[in-house]
Amino acid sequence: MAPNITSAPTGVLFEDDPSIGVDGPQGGKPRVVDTYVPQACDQNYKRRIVWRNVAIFLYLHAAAIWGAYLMFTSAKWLTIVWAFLMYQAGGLGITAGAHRLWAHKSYKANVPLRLLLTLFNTIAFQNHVIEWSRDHRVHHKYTETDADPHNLNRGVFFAHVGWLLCRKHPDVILKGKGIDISDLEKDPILAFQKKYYLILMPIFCFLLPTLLPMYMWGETLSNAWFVSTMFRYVFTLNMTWLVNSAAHKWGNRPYDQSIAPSENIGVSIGALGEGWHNYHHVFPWDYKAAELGNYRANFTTGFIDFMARIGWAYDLKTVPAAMVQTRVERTGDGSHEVWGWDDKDLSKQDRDLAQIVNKKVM
Ligand code: ST9
Ligand code: ZN
Ligand code: ZN
Repeated sequence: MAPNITSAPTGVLFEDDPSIGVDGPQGGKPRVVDTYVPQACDQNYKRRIVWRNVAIFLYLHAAAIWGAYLMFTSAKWLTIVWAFLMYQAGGLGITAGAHRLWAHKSYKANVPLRLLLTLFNTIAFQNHVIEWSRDHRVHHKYTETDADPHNLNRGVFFAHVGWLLCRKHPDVILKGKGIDISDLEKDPILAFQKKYYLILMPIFCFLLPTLLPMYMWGETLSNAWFVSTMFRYVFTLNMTWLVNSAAHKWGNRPYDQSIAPSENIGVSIGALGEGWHNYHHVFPWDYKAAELGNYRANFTTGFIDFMARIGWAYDLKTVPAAMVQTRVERTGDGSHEVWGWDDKDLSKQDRDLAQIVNKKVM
């Protein structure tokens, strides 16, 4: 017999099935089902600021600005190179790891690559992969609604960093519970990272990046801390957050003009290839997270391609050109890049309307 289901105002449904518990109003256990549609932005929702986070992020940013000053005035050049390498490594742990591998499953990786990406990811300290990927799946499924952790409708500042300074909207948690993350929880490497995160993260994000320049090339504690740790960490954070703010606000929308995510080359360069965000939201399973462009504007794709060449990455998913073209013509804003007459993306309409003068007489 079908279970007796009643709706609660929150959108949680209670299933009247004794086998699954006795917590709900009719003896059923609350079970989240996908009938509740979150609003774009409930103006009456009162945000609850987490002052501890405000204080921490204020310190981090002040320390990073001081680090930028020291970078130009007293740090050794090896320390600057080291900070850059840590930015690239941590960045790849987010882009190639948490984002393209784990949140979107756009390719598969063998154990050595998963271990390397977990290490890189821990350097970046953006929460453990399971939490990051869960929030990111919610972001894609409920983009620009109250269930989106960094809902752009609450403003660019909220989408950038404000969402980390206050309690989550209840819809984020409600809808998040309906997202399947069992694949991530089953991964023993990710389970290990989650279990020991509060030990691993301070070591790889803060301790080693500071101690190594001091012991390897005699850098001062102050330069090591403020340049290679504070500046590098905050810079990587902001490059990541720009994808949620700038690349959801400014840029072209050649693949779907009805959504906010946009193509932003500036963000792409800083975020290792993650600013082609209109494409990415339309085809989130593409391991390139972009259609066009080269490795300079998509370092992460270069990294994954290299890993595929040595056999560490495999089953790379991408989107056939014809499928992209159909989508461009159906929902794009007309800004899709065309290199010239025979470009596959030149629409039939433009081709038919184009004027051809001085035609060769047969
Ligand atoms: C950081 C993350 O910076 C950045 C992510 C950016 C994403 C970008 C994506 C763009 C695409 C990729 C581009 C990459 C480019 C990279 C370029 C690199 C160069 N579903 O969280 P709590 C549950 S982190 C289901 O405390 P509050 C949760 O399990 C920076 N459930 O919520 C828990 O339940 P239980 C460092 C959910 O209290 C309960 O709810 N980290 C979900 O509202 C409470 O969870 C920080 O600064 C969900 N989605 O607090 C930490 N969410 O108790 C900042 C939650 O049963 N975070 N739940 O376990 C915090 O302090 C808090 O999370 C808070 C919210 C204050 C923000
Ligand atoms: Zn997005
Ligand atoms: Zn994504």
